[in-house]
Amino acid sequence: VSRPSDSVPELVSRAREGDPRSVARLISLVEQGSPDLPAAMAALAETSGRAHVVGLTGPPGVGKSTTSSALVAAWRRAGLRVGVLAVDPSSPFSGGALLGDRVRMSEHALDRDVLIRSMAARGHLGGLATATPQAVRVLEAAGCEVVLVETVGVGQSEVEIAGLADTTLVLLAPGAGDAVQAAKAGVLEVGDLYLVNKADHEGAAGVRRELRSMISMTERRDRAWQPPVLLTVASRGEGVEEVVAAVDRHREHLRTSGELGRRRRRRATEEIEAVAISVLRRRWRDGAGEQSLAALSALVVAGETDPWSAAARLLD
Ligand SMILES: Nc1nc2c(ncn2[C@@H]2O[C@H](COP(=O)(O)OP(=O)(O)OP(=O)(O)O)[C@@H](O)[C@H]2O)c(=O)[nH]1
Ligand SMILES: [Mg+2]
Repeated sequence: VSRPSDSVPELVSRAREGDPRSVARLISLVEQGSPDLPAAMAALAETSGRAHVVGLTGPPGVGKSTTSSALVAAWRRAGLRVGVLAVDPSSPFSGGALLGDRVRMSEHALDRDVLIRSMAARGHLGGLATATPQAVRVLEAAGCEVVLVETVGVGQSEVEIAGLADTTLVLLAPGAGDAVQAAKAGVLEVGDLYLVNKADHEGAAGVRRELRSMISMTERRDRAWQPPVLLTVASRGEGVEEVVAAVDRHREHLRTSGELGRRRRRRATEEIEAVAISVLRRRWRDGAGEQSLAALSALVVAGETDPWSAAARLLD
């Protein structure tokens, strides 16, 4: 039940002032696919696209949260206001799996210029593809100049997250998640920057060599950018300044090459499509009467019509 002070215009105006509670409430609307969401997104449109969106992905335990925390510290030193979105693509509830991340991020917990939210995306209509950009818009409205989207790499999500970011960082580590596994996960095509983390462990230089050679043999989406492969020890902050510098170089490349506009238009296309499909799904699922999904499926089972004719009637 929303109190008057929680009306969409109120939430948006307080989020614009950077109020963490309003930011959290708006991201909850996204997570729940709330009926208030269209109004909230309309109000947030004008500040959309302001932040540089950095995606960070990699297999479980590779050091994503540790790296995120170190990157946030580096961006804060540079005076930037930072948003962090920890997306769990496999869980229908937020909390749980991401609790540990909140603890690891605790060094930033009291910083008013760091907004950290976790979000579950399973069960969301449209999944990651619609939830993530909408949550990013909330953080942009709150003045974040860079938004870090951290996702654990399970199944398709690593490749999916790359479609949602301006710059995609792929993390690997010796042993857990080597170059061959990266190839299997399809991330050789999509990373803009590769980090071999846990470089204090044996084999990091080998993983880097292997990665470089495999990347050079891969057909990539942006041929004008040669992705750097950097070594990091995130737990000691080593190599993190180099990562920040490489992200800056990539951002400059995106701007001067026109790739930023191309990526963002492609993203908007996919987002509109995903939203439209989710609206149709909901309408069909909730529909009643002769032309409803329920009625038509009974006719298909009875052999009185076929799926194509039924679909045509549904679309009418
Ligand atoms: N030796 C070493 N340990 C590290 C390094 N970076 C992170 N770790 C440790 O590795 C463990 C996992 O790090 P996280 O940052 O939680 O990894 P994650 O990828 O976020 O893990 P999930 O969220 O569970 O997928 C922690 O105990 C870290 O302290 C590193 O560079 N060297
Ligand atoms: Mg983590």
